[in-house]
Amino acid sequence: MTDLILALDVLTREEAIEIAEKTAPCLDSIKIGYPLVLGAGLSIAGELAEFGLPLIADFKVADIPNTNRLIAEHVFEAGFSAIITQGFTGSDSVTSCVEAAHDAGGECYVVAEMSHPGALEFLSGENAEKIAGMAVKCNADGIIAPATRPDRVRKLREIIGSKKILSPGIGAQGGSAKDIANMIDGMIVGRSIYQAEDPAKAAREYSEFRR
Ligand code: 3DU
Repeated sequence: MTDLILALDVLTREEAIEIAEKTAPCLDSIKIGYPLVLGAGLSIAGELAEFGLPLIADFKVADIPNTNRLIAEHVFEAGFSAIITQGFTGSDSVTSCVEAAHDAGGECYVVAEMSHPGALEFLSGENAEKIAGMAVKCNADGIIAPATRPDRVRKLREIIGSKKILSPGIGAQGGSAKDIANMIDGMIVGRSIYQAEDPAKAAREYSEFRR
């Protein structure tokens, strides 16, 4: 299964609800992070949860184990179903996030390699592969890997086996849904849907790549 995940990085509650209303029928889940939560408050999670879709908290948590756990507990209390954590902090920090997620009945995804060009400066190649391996050992539910680099997704898939891959970078960042959909478990699409003239139509078009 390849899900369609909307990255809802709009800045106000009103925009978020409007886009969610238009696109929800074509989505499998909604991912929100700092742009919307800092603009609309954490309570936006509860409001979006009413659309009946799983909500992913993209805070790319990157702290010591205790702080990671405290952040994760807030996230799941707010109504999220999954949390995204950075992996470069190491296995103790990642385990803390994974355990907090699982204690709450949720999921935890670990950023292995990011999709933007600057990601290649520090955290790609061998380091990304090490993070992916560590995510498996820490019992994470999956990793985040770049739709902008299908060859890297293929490599990271070899490492993580049947764990899930959620993949940002489709559309606005240049990645192609067609090229990547059959390698991953979730296509993360933001601007190409919420900035489209007709977000419902854009979501419908991306949803055709679900399988
Ligand atoms: O480029 P888009 O507008 O489709 O948004 C992509 C989303 O995925 C956005 O929320 C961004 O913060 C997130 N993301 C990446 O783009 C790349 C990563 O490696 C991890 C998360």
